[in-house]
Amino acid sequence: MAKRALITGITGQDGSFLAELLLAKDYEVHGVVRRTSTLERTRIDHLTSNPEIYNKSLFLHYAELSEPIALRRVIDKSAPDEVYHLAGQSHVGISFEIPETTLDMTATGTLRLLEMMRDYSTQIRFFHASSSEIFGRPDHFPQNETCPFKPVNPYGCAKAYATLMTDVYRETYGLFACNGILYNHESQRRGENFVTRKICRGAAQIKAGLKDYLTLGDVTSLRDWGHAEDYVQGMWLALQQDAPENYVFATGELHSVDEVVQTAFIAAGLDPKKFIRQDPRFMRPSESTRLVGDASKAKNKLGWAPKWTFTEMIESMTRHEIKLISQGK
Ligand code: G4F
Repeated sequence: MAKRALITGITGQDGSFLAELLLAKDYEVHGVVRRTSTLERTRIDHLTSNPEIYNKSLFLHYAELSEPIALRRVIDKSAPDEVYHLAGQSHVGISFEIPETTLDMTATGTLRLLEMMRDYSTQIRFFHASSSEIFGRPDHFPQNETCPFKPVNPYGCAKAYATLMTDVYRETYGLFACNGILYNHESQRRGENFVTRKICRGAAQIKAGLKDYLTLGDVTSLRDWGHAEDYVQGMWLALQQDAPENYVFATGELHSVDEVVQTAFIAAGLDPKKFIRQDPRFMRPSESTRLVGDASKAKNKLGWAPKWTFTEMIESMTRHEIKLISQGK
């Protein structure tokens, strides 16, 4: 019988790649979607518009992380073997503006799901998409699964809570619950307000004459950037093991925002020096530093390794934006 998976956040970048991966592995995939005023589900349109897939092996259910009754109903209906919990307020900068919503969705939302997992059978395997932001300003480089948590923003605090609760529920109630500690991961499906997509799109817009310059915050900021397709593979692998554990998923390489700019603008045939301006609106009140991951545990235990390089990813994202703009999108 086909395995069944339930994905919270299926309409996001990671959720859409994960849905594709699981469908290719013959899973029956159930996704939790939020009711919004727009039916903005472009990342899974190619799946929901396919009559061979939609309502045959892919099913969508309305629920909110803030609404346990509806969530329970979705779990009852979908009877999943595996739950991938990817939903939450995921923008670090915005978490300073809406800290309570961030905590409610990202921290308490995870706790609500864990409580449900506890009430259901311990056979349901649970993956929580944690974040490198739990390490904030670490003392150890690169960071692994044992590095102390030192979050420096509301988002990082919410993820730290959700990560610790996942550990507590695994250890206390014997749940098969894993944290994937995910470093930044990008793709052409990234939201436009994250820096890699913003830069690649900005370069394409300037090349097309739609924009004169691009405004950014701190371009000296460093991140460990991988490709989302590689990271969803890690999520799946984590749930296929004999025992539940936490894993860091990262490339182990640090690059600056400025390197993203250089790579994208050169790929677009532009001189970046002429087009970048700094705007304090995009500077954060507090910035995480030197978040670079050590994924040796995932490599040794799961056989996981990122396939995409930083340069390939940024160049491919830029080419994609140029193509989108040429199609008027
Ligand atoms: O692209 P970002 O907004 O990603 P950030 O804050 O690192 O968070 C992402 O990765 C985390 C780790 O996996 C996730 F947990 C989180 O959910 C999210 O996916 O910013 C990257 C860097 C930051 O240092 C930021 O200050 O880029 C800097 N930056 C400079 N100018 C900018 C901008 N970030 C944004 N979003 N917009 C700018 O104009």
